[in-house]
Amino acid sequence: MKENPHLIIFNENKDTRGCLVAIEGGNNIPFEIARVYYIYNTPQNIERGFHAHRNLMQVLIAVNGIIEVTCEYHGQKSFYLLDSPKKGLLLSGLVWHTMKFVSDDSILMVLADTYYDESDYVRNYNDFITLEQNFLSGFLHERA
Ligand code: T46
Repeated sequence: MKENPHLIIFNENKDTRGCLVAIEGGNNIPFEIARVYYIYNTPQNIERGFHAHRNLMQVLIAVNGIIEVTCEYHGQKSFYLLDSPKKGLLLSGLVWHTMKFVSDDSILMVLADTYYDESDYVRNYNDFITLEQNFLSGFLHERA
């Protein structure tokens, strides 16, 4: 299942002791979770990513700090501000993405639907553009 990138807002259980967010695979995110990884100690304003995935589905959550994510797909760019642990960004399909760690205490937690597989990465931008063009011309061909 491919969906365009979009934010998911999680329910927050808030009381005088603080806040609790629960994430359930297949319930408030659209896949079963096979892998969790997190990125921390990234210096302020450093950008990571600069790749796309062929098939992976992921939800990105800034569990601390602020992270800006830029996505490029279908010839357009979109921009998401992850500034709350209540927000998740769903990425699926061929989306070139970069993550900028706005504060150096930012922690990015990522939930993914498969184990790590380097062959799923498209790390060369020109390869990404070629794959996108192939996808779009196949799509237009099917509709003709
Ligand atoms: C993504 C964005 C949001 C592993 O060994 N196992 C893993 O599960 C992952 C995710 C990475 N690695 C290794 C591969 C590299 O040698 O960790 C090293 C750093 O990975 P990378 O340079 O791809 O990190 P980012 O921050 O550019 O990208 C990461 C994820 O790799 C990627 O899937 O979508 O976060």
